[in-house]
Amino acid sequence: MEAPIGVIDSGVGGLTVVKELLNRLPNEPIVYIGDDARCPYGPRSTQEVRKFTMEMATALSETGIKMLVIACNTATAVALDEVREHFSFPVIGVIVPGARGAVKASKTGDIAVLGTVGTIKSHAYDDAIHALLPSATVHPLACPDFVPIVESGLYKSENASGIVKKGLAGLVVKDFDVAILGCTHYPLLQNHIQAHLPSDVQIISSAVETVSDVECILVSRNIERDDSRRVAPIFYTTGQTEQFLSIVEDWLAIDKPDVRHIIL
Ligand code: I24
Ligand code: DGL
Repeated sequence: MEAPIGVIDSGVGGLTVVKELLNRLPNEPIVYIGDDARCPYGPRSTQEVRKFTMEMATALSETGIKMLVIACNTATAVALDEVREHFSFPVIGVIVPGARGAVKASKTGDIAVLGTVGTIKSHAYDDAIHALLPSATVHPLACPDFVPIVESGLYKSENASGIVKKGLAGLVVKDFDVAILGCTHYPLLQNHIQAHLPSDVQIISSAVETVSDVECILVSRNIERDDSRRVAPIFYTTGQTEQFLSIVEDWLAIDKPDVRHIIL
């Protein structure tokens, strides 16, 4: 099938999911919307995040997509059900895949979840984990300082290590063997996060797990693209195209990416 996979996010963070998609499903066309003008979603109300997410899904449905990935954890947590009800194409989020990856990896059933305030407040990860493993113990932790460390570019510096350590302090006495990176930006902090958790804790990235679910849907519905000539992804942003373009170039190593402005 020639129609693209739609991917939506509050900004550029969902590019962590796009990177995995391009690696694992290189023949698939992708159309992305990042709502940079209204990013971050993490501190926003449920109603606002639902409205913004529906606007992005509607815009992509009008361009014609074969399935939709809500790459943003905060948007998945509060808007997945509503988006699913409105559209006939398959819609997946990042939370159930992340929860499944964690449940598979955990030996003890004690699982830590790191995310934005919105994601943690929603209890969406707790619910998804308990649906798969009712005996699980979930240790949720909102890390409101982590997105700003990445977006300021500070994530590569030594300062980031101290902020991450402080952010994770709420978990020190907890016993868990798996930690979920329940936010698009946290894979960029993975080394810092690993360094401040006990060394036997396994880290699961929801972005990585989600691509397995995308593949399952494409195969089971027989809607894969069966042409090996690559098609360049299209990126829409509600914000400035220049900065978005340079992040796409840097993160995805795409030369002269197709980045366009969109008004929702
Ligand atoms: N990373 C993210 N968001 C940013 C950023 C960043 N600026 C530098 N880096 N800014 O998210 C958000 C503000 N908008 C304004 C309008 O244009 C787009 C950005 C994480 C992205 C994860 C893929 C650091 C940085 C970078 C390149 C690649 C990765 C990265 F400059 F984290
Ligand atoms: N994309 C968001 C998430 O995964 C992080 C950035 C934001 O708060 O909008 O939760």
